[in-house]
Amino acid sequence: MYLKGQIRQSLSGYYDVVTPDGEEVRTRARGVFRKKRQSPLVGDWVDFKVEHDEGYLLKIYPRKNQLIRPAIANVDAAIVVSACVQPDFSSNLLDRQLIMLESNKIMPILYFSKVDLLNEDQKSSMDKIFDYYKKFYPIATSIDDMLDLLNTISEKVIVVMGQTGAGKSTLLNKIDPELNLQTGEISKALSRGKHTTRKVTLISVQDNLIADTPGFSSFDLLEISKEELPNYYPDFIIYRDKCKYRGCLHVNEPGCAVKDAVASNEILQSRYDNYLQFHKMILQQKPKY
Ligand SMILES: Nc1nc2c(ncn2[C@@H]2O[C@H](COP(=O)(O)OP(=O)(O)O)[C@@H](O)[C@H]2O)c(=O)[nH]1
Ligand SMILES: [Mg+2]
Ligand SMILES: [Zn+2]
Repeated sequence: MYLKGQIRQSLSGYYDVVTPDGEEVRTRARGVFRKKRQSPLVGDWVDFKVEHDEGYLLKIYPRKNQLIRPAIANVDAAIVVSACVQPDFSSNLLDRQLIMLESNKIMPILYFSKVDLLNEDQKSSMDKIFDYYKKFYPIATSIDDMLDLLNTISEKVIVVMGQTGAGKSTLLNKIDPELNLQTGEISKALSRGKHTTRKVTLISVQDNLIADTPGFSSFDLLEISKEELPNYYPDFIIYRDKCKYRGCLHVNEPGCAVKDAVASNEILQSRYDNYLQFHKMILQQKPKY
């Protein structure tokens, strides 16, 4: 008899699959996957069978998307952790991550850490950033807000991402204290020169599944065309119907409603500057053959 389930954990060749009834079965992948060059990932929906108390994977269902670090398939949402300071907030890095997520059909959830370290001037300039992104994405500026936000989301596979020092492990520890992840300097010292392939687990948090391994995936420009790029900007999309030209890339075209919106401060200047930079990077990359 075949059963269907989702891989929730992988470690050294074993895949722990959970069925919709909540039954957990340890399975292995048979040679057929190696021949097909398919490798099961945490997050995969699979068919499996149990024979003589051993579980075997039979089939991997097509994936909606897949991340490399952490190696997870069918990711629905990502918590993008950005520090306000230490390291300084980078709108460029944030926008890159948002594009990578948008292009993979992953819902971004923004979490800003270290608001507590801001002086008043810094706080008021970050508030402008928060207010802008809030119009397009769910955001939290404290761990409590983040936990409330997670309460409003259900049945999603969620990953946590952001640069080193952003506060990913600190956030995950608050979400699930049992994780007990190393944070700060200690984690830096431990990870130096170490390339262990750690197990990846999806942990149940309220009604969602969160990857216990934070990641950082910078966006791969090779995957995105200059025509697609503006589609990943929800703040540009609301103006594009008013651009003079259909398919306007909002760069040099006359009568561009996006550029008008930048000029009138309706679109954040940094969003547009970063967009132009990404657009140029795409133009400069070597053609694919
Ligand atoms: N003051 C303050 N420190 C934080 C906050 N979030 C994280 N940190 C500190 O920032 C450092 C890096 O955090 P960590 O969670 O290890 O970052 P990771 O590299 O993204 O996993 C640690 O020393 C944390 O204690 C925060 O909201 N406020
Ligand atoms: Mg960490
Ligand atoms: Zn335009």
